[in-house]
Amino acid sequence: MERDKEFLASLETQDNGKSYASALSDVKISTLTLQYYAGWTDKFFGDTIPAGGLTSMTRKEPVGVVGQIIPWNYPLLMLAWKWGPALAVGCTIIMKPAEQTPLTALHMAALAKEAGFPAGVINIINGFGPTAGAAISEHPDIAKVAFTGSVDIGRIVMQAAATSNLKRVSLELGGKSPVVVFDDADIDYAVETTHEALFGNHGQSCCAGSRTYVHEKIYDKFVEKAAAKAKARKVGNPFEQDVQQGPQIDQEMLTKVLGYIESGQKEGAKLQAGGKRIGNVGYFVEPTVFSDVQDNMKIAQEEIFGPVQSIFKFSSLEEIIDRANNVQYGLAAAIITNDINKAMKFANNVDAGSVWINCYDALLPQTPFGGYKLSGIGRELGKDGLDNYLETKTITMKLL
Ligand code: TXE
Repeated sequence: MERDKEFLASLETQDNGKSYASALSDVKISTLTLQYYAGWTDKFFGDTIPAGGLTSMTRKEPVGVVGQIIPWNYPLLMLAWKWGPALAVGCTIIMKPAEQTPLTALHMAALAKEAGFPAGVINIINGFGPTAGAAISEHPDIAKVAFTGSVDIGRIVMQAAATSNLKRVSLELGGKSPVVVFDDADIDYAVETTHEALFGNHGQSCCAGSRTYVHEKIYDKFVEKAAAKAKARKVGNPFEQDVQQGPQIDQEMLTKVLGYIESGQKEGAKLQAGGKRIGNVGYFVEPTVFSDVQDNMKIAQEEIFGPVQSIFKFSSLEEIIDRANNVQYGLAAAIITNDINKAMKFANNVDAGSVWINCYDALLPQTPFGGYKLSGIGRELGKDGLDNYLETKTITMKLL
């Protein structure tokens, strides 16, 4: 992967439309993730358990053949998150990349072959969800399915697993993650952090910070700066050096994102920047900012998965904890403040698998990631990520 990093990044940009710089960064993080999991190959041990006159121990065994279904927003990174732990514990893999982004997985398969993986350990099957994807989730000889994608398909995958062979299921689904900015924060840092939290990867990120809550004392100033920042974001050909945002993934997502922008305007949110498609070739959307967003609006509740920032006003910690939790998702949350008491009270009470204090998207190979509520089941990354691919066998012995 290190040798071919430019090629992998070019394929990813070609396939997905993300900027070449962020594709290169995805290659780097994917490589680090696989290196991290390589370190686990001899460290997943069981326990010896006090059992009266008996001797009892547990042994961690690979679950077997695993199916992995991944989306198009981070094709290579999602592959690394899924291959790393499965291979580290000795599973074999049947992976279905998203139909929009089939290329980097194929090159990774070639690299695996070149690196010496035996035939049959890593298998890539490209295809569409209802056919190739369903064949995995329904298959009686696949012991586990790991899925990243939409909530609707997550339900279908889980149903198929239940009605076939009760294969183990882990799901990483969508989010509607709050980022809370208190009035003691450095406003420029907060504007920058919340901007990247949402606009990174064109807003096509499961943990996008898609609800920006700003304290009333700094609200107007913040909105002004956030709108200026969005207007300055460079959209265009993702292979050009200073371009930060390429096209959305496809026509379906373009239509969906524009539909949400229309709905925000209809429901009374104030458009502060963007709001339109750019040109009529490709799937480019203006970086868009809404202020005066209310919690019950559609854009406040549903995953937009596009470059649309929604800014809300709040006044107290108690209020913001309730409001942050008032969605069906629970993937990530963040708070920007210099007050450790506020930060930790928020972190302890928010329904989210990851909470970031004074930062965002701190996704590290060594820290678990996954969702509460509709955001999913199970954790990827870190030591917890291994559990998705392991069975525990208890062996108990009587000495005669
Ligand atoms: O996802 P799908 P889509 C969210 C985001 C986006 C929405 C739709 O809100 O707007 O989902 O995106 C495979 N059996 N996320 O339509 O359909 C499919 O081929 C088995 C959040 O792209 O869930 C692809 O490989 N598999 C998200 C994968 O599921 C099936 C990332 C994801 O596609 C299948 C992407 C079936 N019946 C979208 N149907 C995140 N959590 O990061 C489809 N698939």
